[in-house]
Amino acid sequence: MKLSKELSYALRHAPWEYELELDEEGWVEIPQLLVALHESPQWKDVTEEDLEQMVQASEKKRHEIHSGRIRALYGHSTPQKISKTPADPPEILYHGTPLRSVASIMEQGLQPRQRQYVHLSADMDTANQVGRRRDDEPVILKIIAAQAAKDGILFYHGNENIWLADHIPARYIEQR
Ligand code: HQG
Repeated sequence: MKLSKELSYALRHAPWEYELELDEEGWVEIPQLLVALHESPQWKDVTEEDLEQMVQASEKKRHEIHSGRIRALYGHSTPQKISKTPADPPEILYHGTPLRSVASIMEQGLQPRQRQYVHLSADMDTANQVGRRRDDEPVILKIIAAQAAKDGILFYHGNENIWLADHIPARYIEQR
């Protein structure tokens, strides 16, 4: 497994398997994470510098390191919802999804499903990449984000390309 994948598993989905507890904003102390990683032969020599380098070098900004702590920026599925600070979204956001999901989305809106938040993309290219995880020709839905925010829907910043929301009602979703 790649280090980034192992970290995402630990920091998004199953911190308890590493004897870790995420704080309200999803942070864990790096020394504690290293203790857990060192138990596995594959990661027995991993250092804080390795983590820093991995986070910096990653094309997708999934993790963040600050003051000796590390967290995942999005994607969480842990039972306790990670608290995010609401932020003003751009006018339009995008969501890439398989064609088979579109009818249900246009009826129920976008739901977080297994994760804590709905994941939206800042640009069509990112949305396309997200959608392609599930379908070779994903549908790119357009989210009228600024209007939704005006109407009281909360948006949160994930990273440069990814925005989060609790739920996006269908009236703010357009099929291009
Ligand atoms: C769909 C990866 C039917 C939704 C990616 C999606 C992203 C509905 C799936 C990040 C629905 C959930 C998140 C409804 C939502 N009816 N289907 N009402 N509402 N869905 O994986 O956005 O590489 O939890 O369209 O790149 O695909 O791991 O969300 O297809 O950034 O860093 O339910 O995960 O990042 O799937 O992907 P997911 P997502 P990493």
